[in-house]
Amino acid sequence: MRVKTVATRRKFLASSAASLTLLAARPAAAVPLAPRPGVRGKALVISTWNDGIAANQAAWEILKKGGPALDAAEAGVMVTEASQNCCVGLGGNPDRDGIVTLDACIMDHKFNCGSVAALERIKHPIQVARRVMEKTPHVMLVGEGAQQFAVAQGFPLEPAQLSPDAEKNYREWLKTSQYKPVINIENSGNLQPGPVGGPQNHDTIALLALDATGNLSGSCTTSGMGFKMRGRVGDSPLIGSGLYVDNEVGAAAATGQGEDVIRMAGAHTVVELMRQGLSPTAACRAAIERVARIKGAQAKDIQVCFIAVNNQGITGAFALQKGFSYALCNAADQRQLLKSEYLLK
Ligand code: SD4
Repeated sequence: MRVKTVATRRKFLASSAASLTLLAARPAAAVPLAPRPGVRGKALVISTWNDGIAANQAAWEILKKGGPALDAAEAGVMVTEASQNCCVGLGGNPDRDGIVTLDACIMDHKFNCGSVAALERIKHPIQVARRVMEKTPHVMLVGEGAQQFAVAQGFPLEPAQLSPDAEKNYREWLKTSQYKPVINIENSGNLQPGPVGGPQNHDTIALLALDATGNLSGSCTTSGMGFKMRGRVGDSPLIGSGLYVDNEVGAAAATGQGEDVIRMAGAHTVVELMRQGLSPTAACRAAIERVARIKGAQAKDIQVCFIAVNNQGITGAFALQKGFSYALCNAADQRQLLKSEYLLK
């Protein structure tokens, strides 16, 4: 009897492994894509905060040659991940135990998506997120499992050490050990984008790309809120919260206090509002008004910001508080840094 059970179980495992392989090899969804001749040739990139300018440049290098939005979304945010930054990549601020943990996700025009959370010692979490999307039957891997997958995919394990900036910030934070996120910390120090690798680069980045064929993709990557609890995951790696792409409608992404983006499924909400006919800016505004309604009197203590682009190539943004900047890049001008409108005056 027992022998039979083990044999049956083996058979089940073998067949489920086979079906996993099958699943992994199959595209996520066969979605009919509406042809949109109106946006053909209108490639653009929109991304969060001041460092979006440098990220957009890398994305534009791909888009201007007619390359795919997905490649642009990945390459753009890799610039930010490689820079010295409070809020993105291994140079970012650690959690309250002094460990840097990274969150990232990526999504293409066919509802394919991949994500990693609480990933340690890997320089480019966005690349790992893309591998999750392309090489596994899953959408999201976290913690040790995500790291194990990354190493198996050939990503080097970086040293477990803080950048000099993060080390300094952490020592300072340990004096009080109080979790009090600073609104718009991404802007601290310098309103101009610094050189890649320079000490003034501050940005948590979400990026949306529209390619010359009219397809949309997006990416989002962060070290999360500095001095967070160990194991805390924010909105950035969550498809539907930090990022959402529906090629038939548009794409949206979020930055700011992740918990308050998650509780109203931020990026997905913005996309659904665009589906109902709102412009990208109006959709971002309506989503921010929802955050404000949910938070009530506490809304003044947090920052939440959205960027969006619709399937006609119209872009928009809106924030809860003053101080949110976003970068826009298109054929006419590749270095636009815009100040977002905001709700709480
Ligand atoms: C988080 N949304 O982990 C991120 C933080 C962020 O700009 O966007 N900072 O909650």
